[in-house]
Amino acid sequence: FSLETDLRHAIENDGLSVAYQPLIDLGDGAVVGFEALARWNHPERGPIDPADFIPVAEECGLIVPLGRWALSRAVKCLKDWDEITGQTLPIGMNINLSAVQFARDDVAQSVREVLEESGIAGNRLTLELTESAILSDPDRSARAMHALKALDTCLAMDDFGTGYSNLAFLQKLPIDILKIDRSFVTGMMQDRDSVSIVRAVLSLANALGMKTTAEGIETVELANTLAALGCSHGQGYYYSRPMSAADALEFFLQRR
Ligand code: G
Ligand code: G
Ligand code: MN
Ligand code: NA
Repeated sequence: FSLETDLRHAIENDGLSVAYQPLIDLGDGAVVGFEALARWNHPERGPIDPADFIPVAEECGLIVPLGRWALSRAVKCLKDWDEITGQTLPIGMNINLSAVQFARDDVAQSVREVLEESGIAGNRLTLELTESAILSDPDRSARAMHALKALDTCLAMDDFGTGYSNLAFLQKLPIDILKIDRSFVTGMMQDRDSVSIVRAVLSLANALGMKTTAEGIETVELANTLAALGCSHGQGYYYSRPMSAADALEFFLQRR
């Protein structure tokens, strides 16, 4: 058994799927979009955790075809939903771009191709980048981010607060959204330090004109507290776990 061999086979033979977790406007509770998350149900071993197969995919380069597959799948899903409902739905899709994908010279070109194939507008797509992906080569990252913004996509910084953010640099980059890492959100229930950190991040984002998404909201109390603190968006098991495309569309239609 080799995870790498099996993963390669899965990517080439439609063995992966995508799950969708809703993103909520904390002001009015509306569903504004979904984060697309890769899933792998191994034929013999059952479901494999992304925390196990994504790092393997990054190490052996399979993250490039995997990421491209997930991106086209997620964008195709939006297109399917528009067709099913007969309208251009007011929702977007978030997709994770790994550091390996982001470091490639053709990153903007490949996003452009997927958008063109589907006819989905760039502003319905949010690309989630990590601090480490951006900071490993700041100047190159800035160019890549501007090329992605030229496609009208939104850019989010994922897991914010867990890396080494260079605040001076943050200000210069075309980042639209800071996603506050789940560890701080979960921590708000137990310690004051986490509350202070979340307040500080919200204030920083506000000063820089960025929106904020709190990850890992598991209770109504957290949702209310974050809304009161001025966090614009939220995501977490309190709203829903990641789900199938059909369930995700149903979730959106029932809540609007
Ligand atoms: O989906 P959770 O369900 O367990 O995801 C775990 C981790 O895997 C998260 O950090 C998430 O960003 C990452 N991940 C999930 N799907 C993808 C994907 O399609 N591409 C990349 N690069 N990371 C993903
Ligand atoms: O790193 P990234 O933000 O892309 O990771 C998304 C991961 O967070 C996915 O694994 C998703 O399943 C997980 N997740 C989303 N909401 C919650 C939550 O409320 N609680 C916990 N424990 N995990 C969550
Ligand atoms: Mn993410
Ligand atoms: Na995260």
